[in-house]
Amino acid sequence: MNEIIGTLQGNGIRAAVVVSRFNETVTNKLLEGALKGLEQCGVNKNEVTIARVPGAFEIPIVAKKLASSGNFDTVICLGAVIRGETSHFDYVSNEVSSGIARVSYETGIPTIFGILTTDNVEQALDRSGGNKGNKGFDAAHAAIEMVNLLRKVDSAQLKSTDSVSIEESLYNACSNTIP
Ligand code: INI
Repeated sequence: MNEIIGTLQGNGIRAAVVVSRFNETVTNKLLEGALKGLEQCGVNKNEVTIARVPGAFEIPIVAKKLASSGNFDTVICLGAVIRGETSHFDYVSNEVSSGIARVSYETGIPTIFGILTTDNVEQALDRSGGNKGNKGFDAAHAAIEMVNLLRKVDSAQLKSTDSVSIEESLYNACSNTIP
């Protein structure tokens, strides 16, 4: 039996990050976390491109352009959709989630859903560097893992030595501590 897993080795990986300005206090922290996560996996700063969009609704179109360009191995999408008094939340969160999934399926480039959808600002802050971690950081790790996993699937060279654990790979790739 073969088991395919993606490692967290980020050297040589070209990453684009799409981040929305709406709820900027939160999204800046998500971006900070994502950059830390990429750096921790060994992604070169020069291989990271950041694109800023007005709100989460605008993320998919930019993600699609970046993913289709041939210049990136992964696109990480970061945003914060926070429930207000109106149904705007539902429209924005539905569109951004299905839009990001479509970018992945249509381009074959792992396009990562680092979008917070919360009931209030406090929940969003908790998940952007507060007591519930940082979804941006997690998104960066998911991106690297997916790039490496899909490469292995492509190469179909599934040797048993490829089956190292995520934790082992992280230990090998990273020297910093997890925030
Ligand atoms: N955009 C967000 O990123 N988060 C939100 O919580 C939000 N709400 O609730 O309104 C939001 N709206 C703006 C939207 O993403 C678009 O930028 C706007 O509608 C223009 O297309």
